Amino acid sequence: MKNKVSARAHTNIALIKYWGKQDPDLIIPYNNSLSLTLEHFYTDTTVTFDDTLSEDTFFLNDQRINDKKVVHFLDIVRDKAQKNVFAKVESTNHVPTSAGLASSASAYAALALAASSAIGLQLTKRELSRLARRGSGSASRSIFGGLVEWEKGHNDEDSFAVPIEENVTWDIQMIAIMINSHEKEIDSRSGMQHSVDTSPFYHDWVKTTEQDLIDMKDAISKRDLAKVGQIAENNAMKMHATTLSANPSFTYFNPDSIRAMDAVKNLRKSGITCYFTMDAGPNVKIICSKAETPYILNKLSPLFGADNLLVAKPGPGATII
Ligand code: 2P0
Repeated sequence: MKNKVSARAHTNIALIKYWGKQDPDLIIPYNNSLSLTLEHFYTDTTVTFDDTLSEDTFFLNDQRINDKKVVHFLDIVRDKAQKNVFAKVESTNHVPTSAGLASSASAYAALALAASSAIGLQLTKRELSRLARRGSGSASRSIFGGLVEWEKGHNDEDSFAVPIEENVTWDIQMIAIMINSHEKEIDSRSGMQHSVDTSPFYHDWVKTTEQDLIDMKDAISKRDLAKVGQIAENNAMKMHATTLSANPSFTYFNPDSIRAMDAVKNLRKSGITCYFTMDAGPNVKIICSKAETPYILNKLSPLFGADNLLVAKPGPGATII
């Protein structure tokens, strides 16, 4: 058997964050999350299952990498297909190298689609979302385009993403402010577990996020950009509060992240509809309209450098290429 399939998946940025697992092995989260898939950043992955191979190999941007997570993921795919065959995986991340946005979301969504197709499984999008989730939680959402909700569920069968609005036709997009980090960041997997284990605010994070999700879906249905931005910004800061309140504490903010958040608040004071969100790294993403993007870029370029501002509009779900 030799079978080769290539797939593309785009990364996503959560407006309601996923931060913490009830089941770390199956990747079942404590709360539902909701994201926007972005056109600008994506991963292309080719998987070749070949019964002449004697081990799995993984190449990222043409460099051979030993990655136990990828092998573990391929084991899950082999188990589902009941086939014992090794694979060559070749991935290319289409994100600016210094962006720090290279995301496990696009990586595992592309791998789930390419690997399942190459081994001969014909999965529905829901099954693909469940499979991608086993690689990385946020990857469950990148199977779909546009606005997507990951329903936490309780087990492997009922924890998957569903599209809220696959084809986003109203005026919402993001600007990523690239911020250099000189320090080694705590990866999101161990960061979220440390918040779960030690933050006294973790329970309140989960509880208040349930209401945030209801409010967010209402704001989306009304295409109310300001409301979407307000809820997303507040939700992100509550997530980060569980890192600051962990013991020992940690943070993804650096001085430039705080400078960027202040700049967004100042733009808001001057009447621009823009809000920020942050993930497990120092970059700040602005939620704004396409219409006001040129003005925002103009104001932020002198502060952060035009090259460090990347515009990202809503993007599509995972596809075979
Ligand atoms: C999110 N993040 O909702 C949140 C917000 C980062 C901050 O999902 O352990 O790489 O592989 O399931 O998906 C990043 O965490 O974690 C993430 P795993 P993942 O986008």
